[in-house]
Parts: sequence; structure tokens; C-alpha cells
Amino acid sequence: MLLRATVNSPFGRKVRVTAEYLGLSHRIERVDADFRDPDDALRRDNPLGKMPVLFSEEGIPLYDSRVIVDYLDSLAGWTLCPATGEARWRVLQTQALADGIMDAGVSMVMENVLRPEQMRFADWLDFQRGKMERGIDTIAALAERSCTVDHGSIATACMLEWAEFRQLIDWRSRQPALADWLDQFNQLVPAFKNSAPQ
Ligand SMILES: N[C@@H](CCC(=O)N[C@@H](CS)C(=O)NCC(=O)O)C(=O)O
Repeated sequence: MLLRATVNSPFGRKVRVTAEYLGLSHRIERVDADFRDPDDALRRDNPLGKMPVLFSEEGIPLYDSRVIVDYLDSLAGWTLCPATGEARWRVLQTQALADGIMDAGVSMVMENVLRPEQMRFADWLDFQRGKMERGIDTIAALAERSCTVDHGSIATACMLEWAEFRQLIDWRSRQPALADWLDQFNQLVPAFKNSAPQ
């Protein structure tokens, strides 16, 4: 399988950590993608022009990251999300929240990186920062329950390290318990350490 994503994409990291944890990474080759380059095949493979895209074993260009991690889970026998019941919806809700925090962060990075300084919109940045702050507070409460390996915790761990890497929010001061949670996650998933943004 072919994965189009940079090493610093937090959504791409979700896929890489999931693949490694499930013992599938040897079946995946990663190739960088550039969403700013109109000639990059990314826009053909995913009309939204976003990474990650994973070419499945059947040759289907799969996106977005939630679909991809579900596909990988299917190959490995469905272990990363309970099939039914409240536990399933909690895992998927946590994943959606972590992804949403990353979406807000990506919007902030785009504003800061793509727009000339005089065109940056402070209210927009505050609007996105509010999503990150409320999201971090809620995810800290969810994470208090337990640390297990599933789609929700993988997305949460990728989100926390990426937000720190991009210096978008000081979640360690805001929700110190998340640091202990991340330590526990690191012990449960050694593959996570090896996939850090650079
Ligand atoms: N919902 C998507 C989000 C992916 C995403 O936003 N990726 C970023 C890079 S980390 C991107 O390619 N952005 C380009 C754009 O927004 O045009 C997913 O889960 O895969």
C-alpha cells in the first residue's frame, strides 16, 4: 500500500501509528505529499487536496484519516474500536474531537504560514484557538477515564504532540493530567515514539 503524507502531518501520523501498532507497517510505503503544489498527484487522488491518502490493497485511494484507520483495522481483525454499544461511540467521539482540534490547529497554521502578515486575521485565530482550548479541556476529562489503545487514544496522542510541536497551545499548563496520560500511552504504544514530528 502507498501512503501519501509528510512525516509532520498529524493526520498522517495517526495512520502510521495505527499501521505500526497493528503490525501492518511493512505493507505500507510512505511518500511525501505537498498540498500546495498543483502538480502533486494529491489533488487527483483526493479532490480535497488533503493528506493523508492511502492506496488500499485493492488500489482505492482512501481518505480521510478516519476512513484509512478503519480500513487498516479491518485488515487486522477489528481491534481498535468496540463493535457496538456506548464504548464504541465514546471511542469515535474522542477521535472526532481530537481530529477537530487538529483541524482548528491546521487552520491556524495555514493562517500564519500561507497568508502575508498584514492579511492575518486575529479574530479568526482566536476563534480557532477557542476550539483548541475547549477541545483540550474536554479531551482531558475523557482521557481521565482510562488509557487504552483505540482510534480515540491514537488520535489524541497525535494531536497533543503535534499541537506542542507547532506551539499552538500550552496544554501541559492548561491540563497537566494529560502529560501523565501521554506517558502511559507512550508505554502502551512504543511505535508512537518512533513517529514523532521532526
Ligand atoms: N479530515 C482530514 C484532515 C486532513 C488535513 O487537514 N490534512 C492537512 C495536512 S495535516 C492538509 O492536507 N491540508 C491541506 C488543505 O487543507 O488543503 C483527515 O482526517 O485526513
